[in-house]
Amino acid sequence: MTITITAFERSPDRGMGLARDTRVRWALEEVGQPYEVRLVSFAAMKEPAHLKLHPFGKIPTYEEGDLVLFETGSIILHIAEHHPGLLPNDANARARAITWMFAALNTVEPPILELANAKLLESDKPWSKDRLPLVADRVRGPLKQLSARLGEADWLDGAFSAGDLMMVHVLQRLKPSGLLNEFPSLAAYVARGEARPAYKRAFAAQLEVNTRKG
Ligand code: GTB
Repeated sequence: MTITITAFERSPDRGMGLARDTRVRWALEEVGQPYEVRLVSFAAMKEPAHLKLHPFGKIPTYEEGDLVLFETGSIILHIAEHHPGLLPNDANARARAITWMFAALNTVEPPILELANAKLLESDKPWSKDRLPLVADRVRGPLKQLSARLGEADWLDGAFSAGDLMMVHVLQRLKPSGLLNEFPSLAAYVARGEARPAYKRAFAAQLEVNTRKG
């Protein structure tokens, strides 16, 4: 069955791979599943046709036959559960890999988004200069703990998994801030993820969309 995802017609990051369709593309590339992409504008995302797929009017979505999914956590878990390559076979190791997916989305990503929003949406506010360091410190806390847990390992729990895929993509959002470089082992972890052939294919595919003329 054909898999179709949605992505920005024009990503605000102009193809840096930070929009969340990249993590879904990456998961599909890791498991070797072909997919099609329907590009949507910001306006189209708020139209009834897209809201039927995504109640919050965002990308990405995932369609496969009768199945429609939104939320990258759910989409990537679905991909990982239906195709070998992103979750270990051992039940406990599998549960731990899924735990890292949740940790990426529920513990590490929220302060990173808060920092991105503080920079993007609040920099003109008189209190922004005082608030920004506090928000940045709330990112550093979990990064320090994550870095301690990763230690010298390549991946968070044995072989590369959907947990690493999600964590690497979440951490990439920090690259423009320079904050990731305060944690060399995490910067190296992200670089290891980016060196994977599947990531390179996913990145190239979204870049092609965002550098297209017209
Ligand atoms: N929790 C949802 C998920 O994981 O699927 C979040 C989905 C989401 O926020 N999607 C964003 C969106 O559709 C795109 S990825 N936004 C449009 C809207 O809300 O109207 C977020 C994103 C956007 C831009 C950059 N960037 O330019 O760097 C990075 C990430």
